[in-house]
Amino acid sequence: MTIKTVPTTPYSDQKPGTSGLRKKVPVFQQKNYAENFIQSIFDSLEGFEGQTLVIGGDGRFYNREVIQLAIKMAAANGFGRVLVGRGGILSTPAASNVIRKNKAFGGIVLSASHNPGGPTEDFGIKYNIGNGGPAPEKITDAIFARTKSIDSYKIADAADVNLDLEGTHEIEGMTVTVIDPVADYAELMEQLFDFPAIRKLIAGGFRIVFDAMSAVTGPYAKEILENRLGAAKGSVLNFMPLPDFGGHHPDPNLVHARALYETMMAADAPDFGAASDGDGDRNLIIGKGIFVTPSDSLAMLAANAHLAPGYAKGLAGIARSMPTSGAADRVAAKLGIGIYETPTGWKFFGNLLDAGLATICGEESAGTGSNHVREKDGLWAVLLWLNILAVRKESVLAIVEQHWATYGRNYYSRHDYEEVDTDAANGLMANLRDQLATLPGKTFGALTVETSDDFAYNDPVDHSVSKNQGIRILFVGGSRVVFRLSGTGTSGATLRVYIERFEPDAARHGIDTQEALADLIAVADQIAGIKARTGRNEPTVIT
Ligand code: VG1
Ligand code: CO
Repeated sequence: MTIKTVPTTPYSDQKPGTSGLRKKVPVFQQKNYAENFIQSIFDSLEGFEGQTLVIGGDGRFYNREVIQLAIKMAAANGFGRVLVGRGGILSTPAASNVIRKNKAFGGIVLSASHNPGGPTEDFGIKYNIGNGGPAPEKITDAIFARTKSIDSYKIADAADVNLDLEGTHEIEGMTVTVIDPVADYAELMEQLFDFPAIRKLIAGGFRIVFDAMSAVTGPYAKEILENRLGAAKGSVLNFMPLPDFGGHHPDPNLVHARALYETMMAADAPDFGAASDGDGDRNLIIGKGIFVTPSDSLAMLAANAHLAPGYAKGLAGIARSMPTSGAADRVAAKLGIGIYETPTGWKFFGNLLDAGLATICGEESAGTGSNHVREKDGLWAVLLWLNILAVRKESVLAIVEQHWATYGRNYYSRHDYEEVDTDAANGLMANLRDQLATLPGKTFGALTVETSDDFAYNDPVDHSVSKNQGIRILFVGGSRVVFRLSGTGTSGATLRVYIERFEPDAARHGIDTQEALADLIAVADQIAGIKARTGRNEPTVIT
């Protein structure tokens, strides 16, 4: 066997977005496209000689090919050991755990998360650092810079590793161990949560249904929910990870997990429904007859986390992304702990978690997690809910209603306009920026703008500054509208409009969300000119 140095030429479009590099599969299949990006990752790192690299992905189309490449390139670049999930499978939170547990130098996670998979759909590559979390902007910027000048990559001229058998192989002095993707993760969950209490709840007739959406969480959910916690066989739906996710979007929201929603709204609904996304880091929580918005779920999990053994000592603080509703802020205020507002994307939580400033973090996009790993974690949120339900012995609906009665309700919705013309989307954002200075003081019906800005984040730990993270328009009384462009899409632009209104009066907590937000939705269009600029009369997805 030998190490080859292969000449290559740069691609200009390898800028990592909110969560790594995501492109259509045919883009990744271009000559040396994946090789360039992987070599650029290695070229942007220092000190990994002889160290461990974790590799895994969500099982989507092209996963196995890129895993073989990454293994051979890691060997050629001098890593000492690779740990790879059997079948090339590692959920994003499980990969984070494997990195931490094995004190790896870092990891490569192959996923385009909630985006569809298949020969003409999406693929992605993300680098995680030694704390198990997504690389911070400093590193992703360096990787992007490197992709623009790369002229060669290194690869071992070796045979493919059999990914389907656990065991150890050797390539150019580097060992490759194929590991069980589920075992370490399941063990971590048993440490954090009261499994006997959840088992007892389920044995007492509490019914759960979990939709793995033909994505990576299937094997994890089967093992944990059915085998270890005793949920009836068949409680985990669509549990086989498929390269094309069965042709669906593995996005656990009310559009793509519609069947689950309908099951949970039926008269004979199970007690608890949940789903996760392509790479297992998101969660959808639906109680019998009630959908829990991710922002509310974050607040409710934080308020009740002490009921689970792993969090019995209480929380150090809560962190949420800026567009996420302020529901968690009210819990933090009551608990007397810190609350941190970060830009969108899990990479911004890493420093807060490492510094012990925050224990629980969340995003409105169905991501919640804690300091147990450095990624959001879909099954973790499901298990924390189950632990809380097992202790409180109340329904999800009762817990939600009591929470609103105690803290008030943050009506919240996100409107996505997908595959919008890129120039139109950029024009809309530029126009909003131009209005920032003149908006404060303006009135729109009963609403008066208090402040408006383009969100910038000053990291309290490393003092790095991230600008242009979303346009915020805050109204007197606490309502707000936020606009930003997605950093994970692969075709055209996706405009996200986040709408929030706080309602303290419990007598007004039963209104339909879109109705409760109708005036803000209209004002958002008035200020941004969404319909006129995008040519769309309504959002593609409402969550
Ligand atoms: C979206 C979400 C964001 C999340 C990111 C990655 O980003 O809004 O909250 O962190 O996806 O999630 P954007 O830039 O498209 O709004 V995952 O589960 O797709 O890796
Ligand atoms: Co995801």
